Amino acid sequence: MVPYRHSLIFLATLGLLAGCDNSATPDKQTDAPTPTVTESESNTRAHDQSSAEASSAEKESAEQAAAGQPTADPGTDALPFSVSEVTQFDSPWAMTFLPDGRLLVTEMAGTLRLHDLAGERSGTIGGVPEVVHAGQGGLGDVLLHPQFETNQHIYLSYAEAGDGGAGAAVARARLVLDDEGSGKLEDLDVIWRQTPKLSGNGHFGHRLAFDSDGMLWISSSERQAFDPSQDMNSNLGKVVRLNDDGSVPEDNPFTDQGEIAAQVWSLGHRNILGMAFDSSGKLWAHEMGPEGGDELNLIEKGANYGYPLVSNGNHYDGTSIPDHDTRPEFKTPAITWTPVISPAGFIIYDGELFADWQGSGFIGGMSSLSLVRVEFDGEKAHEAERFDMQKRIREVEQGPDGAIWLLEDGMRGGDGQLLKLTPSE
Ligand SMILES: [Ca+2]
Ligand SMILES: [Ca+2]
Repeated sequence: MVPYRHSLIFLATLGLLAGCDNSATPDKQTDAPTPTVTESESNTRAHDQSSAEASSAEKESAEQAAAGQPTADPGTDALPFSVSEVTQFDSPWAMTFLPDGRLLVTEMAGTLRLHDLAGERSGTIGGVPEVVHAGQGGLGDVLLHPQFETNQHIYLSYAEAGDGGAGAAVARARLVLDDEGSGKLEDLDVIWRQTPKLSGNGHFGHRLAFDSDGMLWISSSERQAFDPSQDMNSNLGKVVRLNDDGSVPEDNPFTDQGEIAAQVWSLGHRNILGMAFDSSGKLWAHEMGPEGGDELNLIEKGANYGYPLVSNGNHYDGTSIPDHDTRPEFKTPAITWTPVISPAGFIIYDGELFADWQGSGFIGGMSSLSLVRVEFDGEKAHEAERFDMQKRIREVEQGPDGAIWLLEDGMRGGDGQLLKLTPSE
């Protein structure tokens, strides 16, 4: 394994690419009243500010990277795995493998692609709901039902328009494939919605996961509105747990507090773009902090993770948020990152190909242009290694043969590449 690649030079240079998420246009939903970004602080400052707010230095740096200019610490020759650039998508957001080895990939503008890795060709899946493609919004996650081979059910998350603005929605549909490498969605039902819908186009979250009991988990981020994370009349800023048809399980922790609260498993979250279960069934979720304070959390029933009352980061306008250790009643993160990594995508690896990494978490880093390996020890976790990928990593997936697959975020000068990681010879 390579040493921890996290030099100051690397951060100072590549951090300027910054911006973990191409956030909403500046309005009351954004995190800050349009801060003045200086070069020295821009690596964290632009964590999830809009590209319109990015400094000219950032844009220049991003353009240079996009043009293949050399950077201060290329690093890729020291990676302990081979990286194949397989193909490219248009602003891809998520992927999942079908049992036949083909890959479903969401593109933010609203296209669901079916990619045949063997035949090196992509088809499309028709019948995807209309999405709001703006800021961080668009077509989001894609996930198979645990019994997909018998019921062909797939789940999609996306931003939709409605009264009050936009909000995430989750739909279940039957995937019907044809013989030409394409297909369509049938019997589509919208089984869950964020409430309320709000203006702006940031912090939808809408990552999806199934657990081994067949429960559907949804990360519902706080739409850059802060307070909903603590409001049990809203499902924003929460981790949501549902039956596979969208109904509420009777053993959720807040079923006595009304219809919306009944969906909630945990609260006090900010922007969760990755959730994964470990081999013992524990749910881990990372979330983007504000300026500083990205987190990895062990998600527990009924727990409050404290946002926006506590965070190891602070607001973008410079307003301090008390750190976690000031309010022990809120659940403490297992890991916090300052400077931020801008986490997106998350697997806990259980394959054979990288046998030494069984049980490790792999988290994509957007502003950090990295893949972060995390080791767990019961309820604790720590960053074990950081791989310099030179790309904003949006999504991580484990392939059927144990290879690790990454999607490059297509925004801010990224090319939207699909990368396959296999052990070095
Ligand atoms: Ca995935
Ligand atoms: Ca703080």
